[in-house]
Amino acid sequence: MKIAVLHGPNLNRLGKREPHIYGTATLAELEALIRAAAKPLGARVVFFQSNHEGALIDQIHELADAGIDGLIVNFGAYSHTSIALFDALKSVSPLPAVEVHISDLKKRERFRHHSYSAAACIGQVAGKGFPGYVEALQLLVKHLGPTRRAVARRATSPRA
Ligand code: CA2
Repeated sequence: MKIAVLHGPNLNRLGKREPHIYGTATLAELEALIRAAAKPLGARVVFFQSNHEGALIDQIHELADAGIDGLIVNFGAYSHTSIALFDALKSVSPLPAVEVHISDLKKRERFRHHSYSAAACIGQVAGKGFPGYVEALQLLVKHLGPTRRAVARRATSPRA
């Protein structure tokens, strides 16, 4: 099972500013945590970060065409503005995505309360810090389990 984690704008700055909101760990440390959590779940993870909306969209298309099994996305501020990223997730449906936000959006500025991209995801985890990514991974693996077993059964069963 191969899962991609997409990081949106400014997440490459994690650990450098605003530690009271995002903590003190870096993006590399976050990725190490996710990779370690993925192993016992039988998942392999790949990572992509961009500060550009179009690059994130291109990456979603490329990953889907390459046969990725699921996505974990934190589109950062684009979550609150980008119908194009919502459309990108819809354009690769039924590829499942789980949205993560490190901070608790509901406790922050009003403009962060709504996420366009969350509406194209099977779930959202927000306000749990870095462990939220591990929760998202577990959610995705649980979702993919029965789906993938059903696909495997269809592939091996004789045609009617
Ligand atoms: O809580 C989250 O994960 C966010 O997606 C983070 C975004 C923010 O725009 C969203 O509303 C919520 C910001 C990305 C990180 O920005 C940094 C700012 C300063 C220092 C380090 C990272």
